[in-house]
Amino acid sequence: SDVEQSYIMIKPDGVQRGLVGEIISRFEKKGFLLKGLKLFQCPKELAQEHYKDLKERPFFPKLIDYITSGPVICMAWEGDGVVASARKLIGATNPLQAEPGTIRGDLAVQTGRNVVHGSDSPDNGKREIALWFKEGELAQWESVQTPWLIE
Ligand code: YYY
Ligand code: MG
Repeated sequence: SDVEQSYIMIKPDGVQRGLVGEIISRFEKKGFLLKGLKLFQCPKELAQEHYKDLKERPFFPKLIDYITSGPVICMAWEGDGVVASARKLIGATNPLQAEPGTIRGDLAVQTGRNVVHGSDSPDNGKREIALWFKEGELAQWESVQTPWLIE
């Protein structure tokens, strides 16, 4: 589709810590449209492909171990401006630098356990959603709230 989409993922620490409802709730309340959602145990190869731009970084092996250490929640969220807005809702990569009110600012303390992922550009949003979801896993629907959110 032509509408902007972001791939948002609750990482294994967020699932283990019981933060799934809290984190989904923030995107729901903001007013973006949920197009895809699943609990998923991700294979190493997929995690490596997702984070391929970080392949040469020293923390890469630990990052892959972390992301594959338990189930994640995969989400596709849609709406104009969703990519940049979701990054703001998520907060800075290092949770100690993330503003209060953001997910990482409120719910995490370490970069290596920062509970959530969000795409960094609309192109990466499309790339990541194609990577994590099969075609039939995304819903085509309209929310009854849309006319009350978008004039
Ligand atoms: O997009 P974002 O998740 O905020 O940060 P990235 O720079 O894309 O890094 C992806 C991921 O890698 C980050 O969420 C945690 C981990 N990481 C790390 O463990 N140590 C770093 N110095 C930088 C990133
Ligand atoms: Mg990133």
